[in-house]
Amino acid sequence: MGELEVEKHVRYILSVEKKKDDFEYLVIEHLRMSGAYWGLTTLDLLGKLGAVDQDEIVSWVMKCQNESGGFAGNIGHDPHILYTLSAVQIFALLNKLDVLNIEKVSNYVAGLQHEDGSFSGDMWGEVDSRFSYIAICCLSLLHRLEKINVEKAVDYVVSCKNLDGGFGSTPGGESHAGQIFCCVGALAITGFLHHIDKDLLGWWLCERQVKSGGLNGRPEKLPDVCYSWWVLSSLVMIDRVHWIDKEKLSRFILDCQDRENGGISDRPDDAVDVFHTYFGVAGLSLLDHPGLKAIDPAYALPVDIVNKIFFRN
Ligand code: BD7
Ligand code: ZN
Repeated sequence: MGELEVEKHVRYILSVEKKKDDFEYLVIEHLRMSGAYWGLTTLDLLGKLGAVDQDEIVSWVMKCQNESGGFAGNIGHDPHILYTLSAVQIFALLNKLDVLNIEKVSNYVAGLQHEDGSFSGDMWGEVDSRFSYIAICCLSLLHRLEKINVEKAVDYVVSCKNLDGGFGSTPGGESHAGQIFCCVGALAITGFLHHIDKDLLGWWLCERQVKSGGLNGRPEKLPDVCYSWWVLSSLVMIDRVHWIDKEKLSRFILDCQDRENGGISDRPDDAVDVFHTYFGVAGLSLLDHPGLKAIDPAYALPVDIVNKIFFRN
């Protein structure tokens, strides 16, 4: 099996930040906050977070905060709960949560909860179980879960559960691995995993592995490196990761590396991007690949960072 090209991936991540005229940079312009989270978490998993100017990053992230308390994907854009979580994850990663006005940020997130327990992503109101996970993850990292009705939030997530054991974006919505990660993550963080039939869901998830060793997000779809994360993290949380062929999945991810210029793509020989580079490395971390920091499957942050936040050690 080929090696993980650590140095090349570090160089690739650092280069994306500098090439501001590139196509890839323009594509992620509006979600740059998430791009920063993917890049920085990748560097930390590879043990190379020291290669960036942390003060410069903190000052840029703060410029993306709106008076509502929420964060936008870039300077001058509208705030959204998606980028608010990315911002909180960045502060957690840099051990700088104390820089945040925690009351303001957590009031913004809590204000997006509806009477039935569900969450919107922003003031415009679209409801999705994704936003339930984001709110719960964000408030948990800020030690402010008491600002929402957790019981109702959990009830809503459970109402998105399907007969196949999976979860959809709203009640009755088709099961999808990304949505399953969100719902399982929300239940794991709040301590309600007993609402899940682990064998039934574990079976649906391990059926996502195709001949090449890669994982897809739904039946009949092509494998994609990012699903190594959405599926694998869910399997870890419900304790069924031994139901897939870990060796074959590792090989699939390693085959998606650009061995010349660094970075990881969705499938072998496609163009690389920061998103798939992060989820590929995060997947390898869950597979215990040597030389990588361990990642927490529910918070999507390195385990040592999560331990520092919750156990102060
Ligand atoms: C997912 C869907 C959304 O509509 C919004 C946010 C998410 C999660 C977010 C994330 O991972 N944050 O850490 N995903 C993205 O920001 C990606 C960005 C992207 C765009 C275009 C190409 C690659 C990455 N988004 C917005 C996606 O929709 C990606 C697109 C994709 C990745 N590989 C093939 N296509 N899909 C994605 O994240 O799917 C996982 C997912 C779906 C539903 C719920 C939760 C996770
Ligand atoms: Zn993908």
